[in-house]
Amino acid sequence: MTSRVYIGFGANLGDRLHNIVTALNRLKQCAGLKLLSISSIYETEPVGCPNQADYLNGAACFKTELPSVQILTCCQQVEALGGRIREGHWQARTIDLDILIYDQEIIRSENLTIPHPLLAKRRFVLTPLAEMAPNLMVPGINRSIQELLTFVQDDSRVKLYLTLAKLLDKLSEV
Ligand code: A4P
Ligand code: MG
Repeated sequence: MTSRVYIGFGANLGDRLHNIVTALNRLKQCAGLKLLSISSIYETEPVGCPNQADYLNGAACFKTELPSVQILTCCQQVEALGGRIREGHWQARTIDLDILIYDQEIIRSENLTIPHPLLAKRRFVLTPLAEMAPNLMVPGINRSIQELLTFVQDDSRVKLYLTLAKLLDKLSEV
């Protein structure tokens, strides 16, 4: 069965844009993941970790036949190749890849929670998702991405950093 998975990405260490472009190119090369769409890149204020540098955030949608655990493995391999060091929860990072939504599935296992548990509370996640799929319903919450963004209480700064057209140019450069 073919599924659609939305993966959120973030970086706030090193050359943030380079880290993201490299990670997206690596995800594109993962067997079983086909890139369908992508958001612009946003510069965002750190949420929950005030003394860190600003993040770059965005999201991408892939067509896949892989189960969610295998997608998590792909994401973790790409994070490791991108120099991600796990020093602790919510530490600054070269690249973070989170599975946001996988079809209309609700998964709660030890290693995986889908939809991502904080998705509905984070402007830096909802903004790029709304650019790609405003009408997508979030399973378990039964609200669309656009509705969640309209009513989200998080008022942290989220500012366009790189347009989709410029990001696509950078992706095809490699
Ligand atoms: N895990 C469970 N569910 C998932 C999922 N849906 N996708 C598990 C990916 N991983 C999932 O993740 C810890 C464990 O979560 C993994 O081993 C996996 O089995 P991690 O990436 O090592 O740790 P983390 O990223 O520090 O924790 P977490 O909970 O993913 O934090 P978040 O949600 O990534 O938040 N502010 C701004 N502006 N932008 C940001 O990107 N990010 C964070 C970190 C805080 N503030 C931010 C941002
Ligand atoms: Mg993470």
